[in-house]
Amino acid sequence: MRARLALWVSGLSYEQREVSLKNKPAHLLELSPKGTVPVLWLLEHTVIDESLDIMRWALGQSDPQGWLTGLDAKGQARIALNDDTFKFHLDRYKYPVRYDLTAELALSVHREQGVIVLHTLDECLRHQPYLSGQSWGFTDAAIAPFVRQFAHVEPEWFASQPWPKLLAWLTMFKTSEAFETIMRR
Ligand SMILES: N[C@@H](CCC(=O)N[C@@H](CS)C(=O)NCC(=O)O)C(=O)O
Repeated sequence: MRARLALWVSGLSYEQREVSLKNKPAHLLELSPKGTVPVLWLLEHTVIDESLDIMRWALGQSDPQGWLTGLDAKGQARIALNDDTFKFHLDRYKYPVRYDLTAELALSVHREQGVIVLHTLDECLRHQPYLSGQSWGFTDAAIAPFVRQFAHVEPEWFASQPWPKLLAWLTMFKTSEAFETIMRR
């Protein structure tokens, strides 16, 4: 989702191919044997198979809203915390069975650890309108899809938590033109 957001905002022209992760196409595995998505295949036979690298590449080509130029060390640290810590707990909170966890552990450990990170985001949003600063940018786009996933595990519980800025920021993302466009199949 974040790769699509960056490709969308860059305005570059590209073809999007949906793949089934349960039945990965041979060509996908040929391009990127690790078998994860997204994979960006460039005409000159270059392959970029990490979403953040796709974002950086797309915005390096064209960055009309200054997403990449506005990415600072704080933003990079937030993204690292998201990718290293938050995603780990999100996966276990969302799919306890896949990780051989009881539902209780998923909540008491993994939801709780995710909550700690989410409060740091809410705190940031109390001081500035976006994680990237005064306008939506790279850090917001890199993190919002994961917060959305977390919110969808128990929507009522999520909406009742004391993180008003985070809730407003997430609603803004989900009602944005960018989100609406990239979700269209
Ligand atoms: N670090 C990678 C992670 C990508 C990733 O885990 N993608 C998931 C889908 S969102 C995937 O392809 N999983 C492979 C599978 O389920 O077999 C990135 O951000 O590009």
